[in-house]
Amino acid sequence: MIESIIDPQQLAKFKELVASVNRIVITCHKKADGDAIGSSLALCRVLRNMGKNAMVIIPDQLPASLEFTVMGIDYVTFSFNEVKASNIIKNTQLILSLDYNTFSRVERMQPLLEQAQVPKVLIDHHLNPDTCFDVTISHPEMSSTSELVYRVVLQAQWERFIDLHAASELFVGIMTDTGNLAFSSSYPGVYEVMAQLMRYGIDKPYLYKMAIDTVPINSLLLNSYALLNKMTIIDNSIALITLNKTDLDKFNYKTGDTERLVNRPLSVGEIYWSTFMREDPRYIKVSMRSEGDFAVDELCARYFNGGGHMHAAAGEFYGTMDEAVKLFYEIVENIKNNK
Ligand SMILES: [Mn+2]
Repeated sequence: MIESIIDPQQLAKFKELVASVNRIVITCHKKADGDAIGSSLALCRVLRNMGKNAMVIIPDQLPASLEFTVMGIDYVTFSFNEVKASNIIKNTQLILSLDYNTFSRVERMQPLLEQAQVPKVLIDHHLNPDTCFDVTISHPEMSSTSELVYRVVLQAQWERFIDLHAASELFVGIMTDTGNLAFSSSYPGVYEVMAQLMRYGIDKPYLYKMAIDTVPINSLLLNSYALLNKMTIIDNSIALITLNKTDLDKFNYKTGDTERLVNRPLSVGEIYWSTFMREDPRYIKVSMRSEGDFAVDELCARYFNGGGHMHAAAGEFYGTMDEAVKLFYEIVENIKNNK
């Protein structure tokens, strides 16, 4: 039995909005991960199965490693097809925001979504959502937005509109956002949701292989290079990995190629804090992971214009890699001095 956790008032408002419109746009954050794309596509299928004209618009290119989640449904990539995407947004009657808590996470789609004079609904599991939404279904205690979407669909009594593909996409979203159920966010309720999703006949070994255990060869080599040549260990317990543009070019880097790199140092027992800095076109992308009682979301918020969860957070640094690394060492010093 899956517990009803969604606030009945917010849910009723959401159901009313969906019932009163036809055209619905579903958006997720830039650099979509398995949870962002999985929850968005699955909800899109449910809404289409209800007869709605729903469309997923993602800010930028889907990583090749996640293309298997698409399973034949159409969607629009804003950065590739700005005119088409803008027109769909301008003509939509309802905007759904999945797996992000603030419009700055959709990058260049931000002004369009902010200016749209239609109701906006947030369905998300990140802390501190913006207050601009007409309906806010925010559950930071959820393992993933995919889990939350499943609960919304159940509680809205739309279960009959879930099909095999939607179930598979939600399953992938939960698997990827929980480190295949390894993280502390995988409380017993997550297993109950996954058990129900399995009953749609999903191909679990295939989804696991594709979502968790498949990388292109250049990614394997880039990650190996990074660990061997670009990782610094401080005090046997803190890891910093940096990759600049030259490194990335050498291995023909594509979005998603360094997806789980930041987690790798934590497999060493003594290391409790891992940081990865990557030189992206407009900023240094900073990702952090941690274990135990060391929180990285506050660090990413305070120093790197970002945020996230206690043990997994990210941000951006506007400056050179050298400056970012310098700031990182200052943070490490600060932490040591304040202990
Ligand atoms: Mn998520």
